[in-house]
Amino acid sequence: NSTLKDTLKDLVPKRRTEFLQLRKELANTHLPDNDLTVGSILGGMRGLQLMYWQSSTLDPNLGIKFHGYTIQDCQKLLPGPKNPNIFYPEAMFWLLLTGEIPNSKQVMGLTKQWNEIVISNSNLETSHLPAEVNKLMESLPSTMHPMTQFAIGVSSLSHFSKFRDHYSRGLNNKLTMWEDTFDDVMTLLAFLPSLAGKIYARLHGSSTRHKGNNKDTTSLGEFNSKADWAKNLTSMLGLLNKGNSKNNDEDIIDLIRLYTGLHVDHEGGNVSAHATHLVGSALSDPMLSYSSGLLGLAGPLHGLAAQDVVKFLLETQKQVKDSTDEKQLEDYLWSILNNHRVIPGYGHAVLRREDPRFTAMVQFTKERQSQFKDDPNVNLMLLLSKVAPRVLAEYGKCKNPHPNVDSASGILFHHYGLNHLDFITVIFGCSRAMGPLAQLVWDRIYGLPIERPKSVDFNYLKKFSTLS
Ligand code: FAM
Repeated sequence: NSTLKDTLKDLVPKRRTEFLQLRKELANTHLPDNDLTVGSILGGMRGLQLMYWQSSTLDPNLGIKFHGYTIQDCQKLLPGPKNPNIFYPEAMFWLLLTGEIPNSKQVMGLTKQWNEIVISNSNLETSHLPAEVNKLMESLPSTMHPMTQFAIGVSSLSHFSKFRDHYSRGLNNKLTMWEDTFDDVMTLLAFLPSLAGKIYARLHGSSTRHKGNNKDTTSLGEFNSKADWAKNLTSMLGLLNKGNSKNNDEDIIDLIRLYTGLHVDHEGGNVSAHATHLVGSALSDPMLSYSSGLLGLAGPLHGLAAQDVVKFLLETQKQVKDSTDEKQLEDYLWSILNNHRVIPGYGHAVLRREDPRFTAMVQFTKERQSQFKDDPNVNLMLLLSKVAPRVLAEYGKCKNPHPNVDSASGILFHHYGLNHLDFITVIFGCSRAMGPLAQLVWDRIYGLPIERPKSVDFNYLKKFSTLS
């Protein structure tokens, strides 16, 4: 009379033991007619060169390069406001798509095009979103995780997909479908600040909503048709004019520009990029494809680490008596590891050194030391980046004990007043859209096929082991 779950529970111990034995025994075994080892098939396909990616490659030691340009190159070469090391994310999108460094005029033209898309496709009486999308977002429980809301909002923009519409009416062909993909990508990127702003405003509730000149009173700040993409994103999150004299608005906008400029792409194999590419390979439209990417980004081993790090830092402040004491921090980290938990913000599947994106974020704080020096949480983040690698190296399990992309950024957003921690990964999602969506355009230009790897089952693998 046992239930399905009870039946499964009885099977688990034996199957798990056999599986682990098989994984160990066959780690270096090549299957017939297969160059791959069983170890790499069962090990998350680490290190296998299995995908084509147009715009970026990740070197385990040098970090990410966008068409061969390092992060530092981008900080030097890409057009931005006059402030050192800051560039417009629009410039990065241009680079990703074309491989060329755009000039300022081209970047301003792109910003203008995105803002026009928002203005001409929104019902401005209510929001800077299409009326149907606004209505849908209003109907979601505001307690729903912001990443779930974000993925729903992005997929709902599929309602306006030219690609989908033309395909269903037989107006799309293999040679020209990249153009509809491109147009959809432009639409999607243009709406991301308003969508993120909408979700954030709903977390705050109606009392704090923006009452400015815009008729759009459902977001916390203004959408300015003359402003760049990251500035509108910052504004619509209500992060401007907080009235804190230490925090200069231009610095907050620059943080969002830098962050969203740097997190666009990390070659093809990461979960959000791979998911977008995989779903897009079935010719799902760009909105549906990137919605899948966002659902992957929402996993704690991937983008959700951004919010987990901030929660972790705040919890550490509570648990550790003196968070400036390295010994107390070390002991606390050991207690986490001994409880079989991960230290969020450390380690990486491919990188084998400190993530240069983390380095760029730390550089941002160093350039504004007077603002950050009294923030105990930012100081803790900086101190942990020295202590945690030592502890993780001694722990001996992880291949990279250094800080990754998510180690620094969330706590900087928090410093500037972003206090709904569950929201942090949405900003990551605004940025990450650019790389996988640029790739989707190239997937259609090259006519890359539907992805369909072959899988193997337990009984087949068993034949090559002593279990047979
Ligand atoms: N804390 C504790 N244990 C860790 C660890 C960490 N920060 N990083 C890796 N390990 C463990 C890992 O869980 C694995 O243990 P088991 O053998 O028991 O499964 C072992 O070390 C070997 O792992 P690895 O080969 O070094 O790393 P993976 O390629 O399997 O995983 C990460 C890579 C990023 C998932 C892993 O380092 C991790 O869980 N880090 C913490 C979460 C995090 O910061 N994620 C964000 C990653 C970021 F780059 C992003 O995608 N946004």
